[in-house]
Order: sequence, then structure tokens, then C-alpha cells
Amino acid sequence: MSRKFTVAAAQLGPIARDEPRSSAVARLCAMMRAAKARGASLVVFPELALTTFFPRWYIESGAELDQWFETEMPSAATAPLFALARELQIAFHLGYAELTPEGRRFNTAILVSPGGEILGKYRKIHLPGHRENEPWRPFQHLEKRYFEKGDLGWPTFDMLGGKLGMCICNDRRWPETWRVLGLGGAELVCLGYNTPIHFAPAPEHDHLQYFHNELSAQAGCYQNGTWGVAVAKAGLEEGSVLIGGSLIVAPTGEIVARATTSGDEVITAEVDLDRCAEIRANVFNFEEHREPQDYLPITAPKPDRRAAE
Ligand code: CDT
Repeated sequence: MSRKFTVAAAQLGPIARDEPRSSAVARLCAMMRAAKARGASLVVFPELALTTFFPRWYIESGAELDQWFETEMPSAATAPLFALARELQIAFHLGYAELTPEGRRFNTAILVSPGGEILGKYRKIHLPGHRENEPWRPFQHLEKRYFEKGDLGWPTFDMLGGKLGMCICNDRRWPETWRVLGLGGAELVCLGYNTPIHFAPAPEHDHLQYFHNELSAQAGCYQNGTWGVAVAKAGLEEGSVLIGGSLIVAPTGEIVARATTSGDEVITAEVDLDRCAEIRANVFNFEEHREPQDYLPITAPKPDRRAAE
């Protein structure tokens, strides 16, 4: 059975602070239609795709914070996206801020079937940034304040004739993310990102943001023999420039499609999940060549910093 299909990366341009969910969802729907018109079976949307990237602002708590979170999925605001997926028979990946009934907050992504059913959920594990207001920065990066570390690991899901996995933004920089997904048999990894071009603690690296994005996605795909679809929210958003450069990467690590703008843009590529074996049966044949007994320090608990002080 052929395991070939077209995948679309639907990059978003900036979302304004006062842009309502209805507007963001309409933009996502327009890109879903464009993806379908180009033959896509799956369209991948970015991290926190329904709102502006609110962790750039310090917010104490309460309604001002809650406004950025979804308490249900689908909701009245996102229902049109699920309905359109059903109408077009196209699967999708969506990132959003999740507030659970227990009051827990996660940076979350879901995989939705062409029938509009949520088949998979992932909650971001590597939360970058800081917890307290740091006024010396031109803008904040308060993911550590607003989200709990994800509690679902990196599962893979049977979909589109293969195994699909997810990670979110900062996760892509960590080889452990990709290896756990690879060990789960991931053949296509969906990932969304909001990456400011300016990194206040090390501004000398600002010019490397696009390079590090590609480096991370290409290495992760190659070293685990998986396809990758890395999708940005891009452009000048509320005074902060977010990188674009959305990518589709083959299991060989080659980039097969790349966005060229900083706005709403759909790129597509044909993926053949059977091509994962080109890598997995050879140089990264885990059964034959992986040596986990020599990797123990990777999973050893971190030393307790407070005990050492
Ligand atoms: N959203 C996200 O994880 N962004 C980070 C920014 C750099 S760390 C402050 C990233 O890794 O791209």
C-alpha cells in the first residue's frame, strides 16, 4: 500500500493583540482550503495559532491571563476549523494554550483526523524563558510562568497510514525530543514555533535564528529517519519580530520546501513515509547500532541545584 501523500505547512503571519479568535480561525480556514486545493491530506498550523504570542507580556493572573487560553476544543470559536476539515476531508495539526477544568495550563498541540476527531494531543515539555518580570528585556518570554511542563511525554499516533508525532517550538532544539519520538516510531513530526529573532540573553546569536531553526529540524529528522513539518508564526507581531522560514524536511535531512515570506503562506511537499526506512534500515538502524547502555547520563536525574548551594 502506498504511504505517499501531500503535506502542507500553513505559516501564519502576525496576530494582533486585539485580533479576535474568529479572525485567526478565518485565516486558518483560508489556508486549509489552499492546502486542500494543492492536494494536501494534512495541514500543519503553528504553536499558539489562535492568538498573539502573549508570553511576551507580564500578566499577574486572572481574566487578563485567561483570555489567551482555550477551555474546550473544539469551542464555538474553533468549530469552523473542525467543520471545514470534515467538509474537505483533510487532517490538521493545531497549537493552542490549554486551560484544563482543573485549572492547569499547558502549551498544547493536537492532531485532528479528516473526520474532525482529535486523535492525538501533546503538551510542550521544554518551556523556554523565565518566571518573573524582567524589565531589562525589550519584551518578556514568560512561558515558564504561564505553562506547566507537559505531562504526556512524546507519544506517536497512527494516522494517514503511518505514525505521527508532535513537539513544540523550543522542543525542536533538543535531540532528546527527536530521539524519543524516533523510538516511538515517528515517521512524520509536526511542530509549530514562535521564535523571536531577538534573544535578549545572547543577542550576538540573533543573526543565527533561521540557521538554528533549520539545523535543529534537519538534524532531528536525519538522526531519526523521520519527516518533519516545522511551521512558524512569523513577522512583526506587537513590536517583536518572529522568524518565518517554515520548512518541510525529508528523513535524509534535506529541506524539500521552505516558506519565503513572513506572512500567511502555505507550502507543500509530497511525503513518502516508506522513505523513513532509507535511514532507519541503514545508518540509524536502532536495533543494530544504538548503544543505550552508554547513554545513561542522558536520563540520569539532574543534580538538585538548591542542595548544592
Ligand atoms: N516558543 C518558543 O519556544 N520560542 C523559543 C524562543 C527562544 S527561547 C526564549 C524557541 O526556542 O524558539
